[in-house]
Amino acid sequence: MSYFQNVGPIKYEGPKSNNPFAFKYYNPEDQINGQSMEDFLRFAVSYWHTFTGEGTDPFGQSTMVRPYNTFSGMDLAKARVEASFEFFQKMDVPYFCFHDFDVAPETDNLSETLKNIDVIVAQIKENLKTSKTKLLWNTANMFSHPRWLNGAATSPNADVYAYAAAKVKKGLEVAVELGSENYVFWGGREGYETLLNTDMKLELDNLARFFHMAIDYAKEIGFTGQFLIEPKPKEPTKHQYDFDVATGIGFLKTYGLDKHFKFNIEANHATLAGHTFEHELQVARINGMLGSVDANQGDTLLGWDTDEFPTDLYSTTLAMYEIIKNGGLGSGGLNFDAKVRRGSFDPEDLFLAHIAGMDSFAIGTKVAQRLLEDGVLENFIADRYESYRSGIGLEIVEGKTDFKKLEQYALGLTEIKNKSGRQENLKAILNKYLLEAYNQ
Ligand code: XLS
Ligand code: NI
Ligand code: NI
Repeated sequence: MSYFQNVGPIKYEGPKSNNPFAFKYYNPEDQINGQSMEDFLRFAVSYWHTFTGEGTDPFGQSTMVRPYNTFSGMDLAKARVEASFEFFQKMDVPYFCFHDFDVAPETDNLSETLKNIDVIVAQIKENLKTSKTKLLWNTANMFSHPRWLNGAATSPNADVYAYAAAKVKKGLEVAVELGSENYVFWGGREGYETLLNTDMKLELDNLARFFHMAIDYAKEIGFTGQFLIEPKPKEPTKHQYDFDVATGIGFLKTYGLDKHFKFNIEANHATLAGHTFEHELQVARINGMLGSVDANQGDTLLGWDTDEFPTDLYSTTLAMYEIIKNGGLGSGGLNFDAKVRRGSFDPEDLFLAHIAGMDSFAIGTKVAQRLLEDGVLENFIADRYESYRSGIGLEIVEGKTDFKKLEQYALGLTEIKNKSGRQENLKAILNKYLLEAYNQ
């Protein structure tokens, strides 16, 4: 049975193609850094937005027309698995990601929920045998059910904490069973609403204990994938503990967890934290902790996680710049944590949206690669910091000076000359590279 009869396999047709159901820029076979574009970018489909999302918002009901909507309960879950593998194959994506709750219905009874997960995981495993698409990461949904209203591993209620542990324990077992390459922790409700009723120290200590137990259990059952923390400053909780990468690093180092984790960086979470996407990628990269990416974009006019498909070429270019400098994403990938708008309700929109996102990242990759090959920003930056490569600057960098010597040096200065940062010119150069990437 086919769930998406109207759409055939999506192929690369090149920039001149007018076929909406074809890649114009993403050619999986193109080379980047000695790897194919497909192997370098490691695109992933997010199960929740693509197959589970219904288009509801706080004011309105579901709008999505989906071929499996006639089913319910476990039948719906099973139909979604079949539809998802058809989608993966037609999109030709190498990876997908899911929360336990996306694939199997969660009930009020834990053992029943775990059984539901087992049934669906067995079905996914069967599909994986014949599919090229693999599991990039899985995670536990510990934010939808009412029991999580005060958090999971930071809940004031120890019973909830134990329940959360049971879910993550299962998640790690599923990760092993399906060969997942990573395991993600996004703490949607790990934070607080008001300090008037919160013991922040206990909550943070408990969160760290939770992570340590996860590491121990992963070791025990032989899960060798990468642990990832996905920072987000707020939403649904007012203040989330994993606010941004820098805050996450501070937390991990405080609790001796930093060797075990990298970050899964989401573009829209970066902007919610008041940073650019590339800022978060760079903070992770320079600390050796850039693990994976949730590729999406926000809306400057809206102050929440709109999870739009990424189409902003400046953003994809500057993100790919960081990713190429990082030498790729290792076991991570580019997961489209993105949803079609409520008004884009046709099943075909799911394909069109992924094509838009994949093409946008392919363009960004090509532009970033050329910028790096020509050393455009590298050379400019090297020149800007030139004063640290000789004389007093070199002494600073090599730790061979002190306040007294620096004072002596400063007293001897007659004139200080600064150099222009040339921001506007650099942006114009970026424009030139963007326009030329496919017009040569
Ligand atoms: C929500 C998050 C979530 C994580 C996985 O804002 O992006 O979807 O990626 O739990
Ligand atoms: Ni995300
Ligand atoms: Ni998000």
